[in-house]
Amino acid sequence: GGMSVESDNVTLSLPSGESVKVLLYGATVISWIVDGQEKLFLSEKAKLDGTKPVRGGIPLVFPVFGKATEGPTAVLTQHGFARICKWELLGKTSESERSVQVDFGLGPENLTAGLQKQWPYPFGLIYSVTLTRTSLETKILVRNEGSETFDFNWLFHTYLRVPDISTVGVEGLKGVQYKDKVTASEATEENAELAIVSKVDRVYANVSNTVVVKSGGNPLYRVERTNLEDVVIWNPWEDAVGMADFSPDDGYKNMICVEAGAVSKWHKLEPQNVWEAGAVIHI
Ligand code: TA6
Repeated sequence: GGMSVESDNVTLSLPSGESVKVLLYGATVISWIVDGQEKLFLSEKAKLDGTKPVRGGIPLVFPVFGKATEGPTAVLTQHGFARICKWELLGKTSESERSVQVDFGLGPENLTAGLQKQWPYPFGLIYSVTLTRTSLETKILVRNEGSETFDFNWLFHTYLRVPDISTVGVEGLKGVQYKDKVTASEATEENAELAIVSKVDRVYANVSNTVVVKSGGNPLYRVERTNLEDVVIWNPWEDAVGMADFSPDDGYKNMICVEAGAVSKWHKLEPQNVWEAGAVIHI
């Protein structure tokens, strides 16, 4: 497996043809190709020049999921700064015929002075992207390098590509309590397979099962999580028409966000401590 760098893009590839493309902007994975097929959704109008978060691929959410109304992250824009900062390429850390791993880093030195003032905690992030023949693995290490404890969320905001949303069912959420941001209510999932027939924006908390995205009953993606207790399911449905960077307008029929995260509560990191988590998408 190999890595190639071209301006602010990093490409991971395997001899068997699989490839992944990562922008240093937000360390955003924007493409994952297997057997010549793109597995991630990327809006045709996604900004890739750093002027706004990427609409698609795998944006990284840290230190806050959504928009906080109180606390140190309340001054940050929605989903925090990890997805809008330019990460450093740390390099290829392992490779074989069947696997290649590349690491990226972010620290206060990569933040604008404004951001450092807004969230003044010394921290270090190491993000690992691993491509194998049948999976895409993302791992994060968060280190508190200061002398004060800080609270944070982490989430991989993954846009999966699907052939036709009307055939999609999400398995593994039955019995799980969720916060429904569309109806502003709490409920418990009753369906063995969640169908997407309108706008969905839900935070499922403490999901013990592996989540499987199916199409017509056949598994498309299996999402395994380590130390990420929550799963956010989002499809904007026709809200997509009003989103300037969401294209084509009916692109919501070819995507579902299945987001592995630690977002239903604040996670506390003591000085000098480390927090690690990961998600693997198996096809
Ligand atoms: O992941 C779901 C969500 O929090 C939705 O509420 C929606 O806002 C989505 O993220 C996209 O957020 P963005 O800031 O990328 O437009």
